Amino acid sequence: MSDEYKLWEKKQQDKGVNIGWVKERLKSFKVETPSWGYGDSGTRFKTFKQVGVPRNLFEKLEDAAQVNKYTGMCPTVAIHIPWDKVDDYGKVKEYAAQLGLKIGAVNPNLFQDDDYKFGSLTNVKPDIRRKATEHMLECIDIAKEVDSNIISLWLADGTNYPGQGDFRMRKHYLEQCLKEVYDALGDNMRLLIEYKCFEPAFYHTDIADWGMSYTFSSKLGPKAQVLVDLGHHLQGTNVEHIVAFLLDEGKIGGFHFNNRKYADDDLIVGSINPYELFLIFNELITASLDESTAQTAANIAYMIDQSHCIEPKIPAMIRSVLNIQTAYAKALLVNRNELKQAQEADDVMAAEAIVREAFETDVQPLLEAVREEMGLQPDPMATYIKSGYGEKILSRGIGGKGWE
Ligand code: LRH
Ligand code: MN
Ligand code: MN
Repeated sequence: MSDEYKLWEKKQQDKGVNIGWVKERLKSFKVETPSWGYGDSGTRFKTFKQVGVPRNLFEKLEDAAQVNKYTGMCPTVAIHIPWDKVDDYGKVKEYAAQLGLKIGAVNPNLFQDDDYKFGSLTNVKPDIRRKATEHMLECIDIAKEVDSNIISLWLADGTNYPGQGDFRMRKHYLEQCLKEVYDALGDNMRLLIEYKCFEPAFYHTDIADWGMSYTFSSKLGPKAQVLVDLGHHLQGTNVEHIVAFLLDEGKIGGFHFNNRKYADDDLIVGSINPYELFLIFNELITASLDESTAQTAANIAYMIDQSHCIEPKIPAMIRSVLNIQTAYAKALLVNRNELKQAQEADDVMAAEAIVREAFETDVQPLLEAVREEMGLQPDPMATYIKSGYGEKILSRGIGGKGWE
């Protein structure tokens, strides 16, 4: 134990922080990385190809294993179908296990087929809705094969012009398709429904906000929940409030972490607005300590949804994971008893200070100590860079698998 850490721990204990509890929470915290974050992706203007990008799902898993190896907190990988389509999912499961990984959420893709130009599950044509529903059912089968229990649905459907579509009819189509999908879920499977205010459609999106995701998932039943992607809100939206609200309703099932400045920028988590991330964790931790919300909080799937256009993929992923861990650690330090007292006394200044001071605390000594106790190196990024893996994969060449 370093002297720096001993000093840090003493200071926190004097403030009433239960260090043993904080460390336990940090050790058990896991976040899923997305297979597509290891591949090439771009903007609608250009995809810059990188040398060394995985050529198939197996190589994506190898890269994801590196992130898990150095951070110790990413044992599952989300897949996207058909980007990650293979003939034999048994082999995928087996290879993942060899790498110390499991397959996490299965993401259907209802946005890259010409048939979906005017919508998929909301398309006015029954045969196209059928095709889209079949794809969802195929993803459920894949999930069962790889022992995953999460289907996360992002629906790109929407319209570009007033009058283009009948809002209510599209809603009805969607409800019908989702009902069929929901009924095909296995016993312990969940359908997480993402929302997004705009893009790729610019006039209306069929699942535009959390209220719509909530409504669809409530009608479906307990196996359907809302997925909050941090990049999918209008400017200024109070995401932590949405999170608290959905926690209280038992209807939040997962996150797609990323960061943005303007729209769905898919930037490194915590690179633009780390305070927001911290405040979200503050709500999650508070809810985990409250009997009425503890179960919902315990079942949340923490996932990263990021695409790296100009960044080297693996270091960018490690940075995101570390930023998430940092925000989480800081949120664990909030003195909830004092905060409650300040709230009950309407002491605005004290309440704001309690929350902010936790955010301003340097948690690096704590994270280093936790990593050492987990048998990890204290600096995951530097250890990865030194490992030479980044150079080794250059032999894969250029033109690896990306968003297609
Ligand atoms: C849509 C989205 C959704 C997709 C992923 C690639 O913007 O967030 O989750 O599946 O990006
Ligand atoms: Mn997403
Ligand atoms: Mn997105």
